[in-house]
Amino acid sequence: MSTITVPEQKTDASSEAAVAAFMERVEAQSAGEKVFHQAVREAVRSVMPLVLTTPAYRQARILERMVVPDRVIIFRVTWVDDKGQVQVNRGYRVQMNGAIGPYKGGLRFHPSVNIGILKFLAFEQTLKNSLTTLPMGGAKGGSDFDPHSRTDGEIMRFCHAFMNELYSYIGPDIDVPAGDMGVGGREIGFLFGQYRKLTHRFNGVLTGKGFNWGGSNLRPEATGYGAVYFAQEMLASREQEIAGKVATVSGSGNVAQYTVEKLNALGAKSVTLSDSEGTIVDMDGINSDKLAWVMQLKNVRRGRIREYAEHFKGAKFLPGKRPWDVPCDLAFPSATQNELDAVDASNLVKNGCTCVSEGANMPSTPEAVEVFLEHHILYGPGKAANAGGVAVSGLEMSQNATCLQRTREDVDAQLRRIMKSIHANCVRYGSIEGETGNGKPGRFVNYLRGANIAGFIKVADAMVQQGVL
Ligand code: NDP
Ligand code: 2IT
Repeated sequence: MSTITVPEQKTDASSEAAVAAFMERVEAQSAGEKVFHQAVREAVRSVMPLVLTTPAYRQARILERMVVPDRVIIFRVTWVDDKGQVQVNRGYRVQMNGAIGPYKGGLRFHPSVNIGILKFLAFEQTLKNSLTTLPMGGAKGGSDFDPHSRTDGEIMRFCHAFMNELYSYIGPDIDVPAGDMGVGGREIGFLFGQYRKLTHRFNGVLTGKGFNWGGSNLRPEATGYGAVYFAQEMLASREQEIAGKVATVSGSGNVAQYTVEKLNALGAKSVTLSDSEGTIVDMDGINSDKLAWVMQLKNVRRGRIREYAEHFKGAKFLPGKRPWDVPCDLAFPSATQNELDAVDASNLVKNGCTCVSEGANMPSTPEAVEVFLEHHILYGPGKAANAGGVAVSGLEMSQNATCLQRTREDVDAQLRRIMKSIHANCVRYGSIEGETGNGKPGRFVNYLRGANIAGFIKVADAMVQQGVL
């Protein structure tokens, strides 16, 4: 644990001025990378008071170093589609920071993928991985390849072509990719197969592998389950529980599905899911039978969420809409970045939502976060709330290194322990004297500030200790 003393005060005028000057340089050096600037600004606002009062960080120029990736690999991915046409995509791996462990982070296959998005995700990942308590550096990668409406054969050929380039830059103690949007168990299988063929090695180079060939119990469930465990911890701080609560969930992919599964198991009712076409609302609740149907729809048939409302009468589909004006107690944004803006946040607060646990990475805009903080909502930022996924990836790495597989119960216990520890660290570094959020005097926890500071200190101290690199 660091011996650094963290100043208690909120961000003041001198630190705001330092943030502005710092961001001016970051924006000039990475023109047009808007979501990267957004992620950096959010973290730097939290840590600047600490950096200004810690000469070792300033002398070593830790912040300046943390916003420049260790390296970025960009490559061409050429493959042949089912019609025999040659297709050309861009592949990337951003190795952001390796100070506390091998690079670690997912691969995203989505047409929007560009260097700015991957730098934002890799920067978030660096702080998130630090929070998990496990030794993992930060990375992210992916491609502008759009897996929607591609056949299994096309997905396989694309994944093989992607790995033809990536394999030279990764390895179990170098860089360990995993899934993210558009990359699940099927894609990890194809990627791993090609890595093995090219290198003649069977090792823990990727996480999210199939259980029979080195995967961990509970990795598919881990992000969604973890986001619910984090909400449980936040609610417990106000003597509340999940049971009996109504939840809105966005997305309908890996994270959203297992969020709903855990909410059901704990006695809450999830009433929404969404995809890029719109939102379904089912006020009767998406129970386990309906969730099994959604999993079949999304993971096997690869259909659209609107079909839910055609299948389950009582439910409705809202084309082009997001779930945030549906009344709820708890909200789990689990689709993509900036999917919840200030108007959405105000609607959530107005309708009685008291807890937001982010399954996605940076789903709330800065203005939405302001609304949550102003209203003393229990707001768990993605880098804390969704860290369960990469945490179980870290457990998969240690299982591979020791050639052992932990039981489901064991992994679940570890996941709960890690989410509790992340929560405790957020409380430790994010508590601010004032109101509790229940209108009572006491300490309010700004989880965003806490997560940023706790994640930052571990990486910053490692960088200081390793010298000027
Ligand atoms: P999936 O690809 O499994 O699912 C993504 C879901 O989000 C799909 O339902 C997709 O709909 C929807 N979506 C994508 N873009 C939009 C949009 N612009 N508007 C509305 N819905 C949209 O990905 P995951 O569930 O794995 O990832 C979801 C989020 O969680 C991402 O932010 C990811 O970075 C984050 N995350 C994932 C982790 C993991 O372990 N998988 C770990 C930690 C965070 P459609 O099919 O129409 O595109
Ligand atoms: O954003 C994330 O934390 C992930 N996509 C999971 C990364 C991982 O290495 O498991």
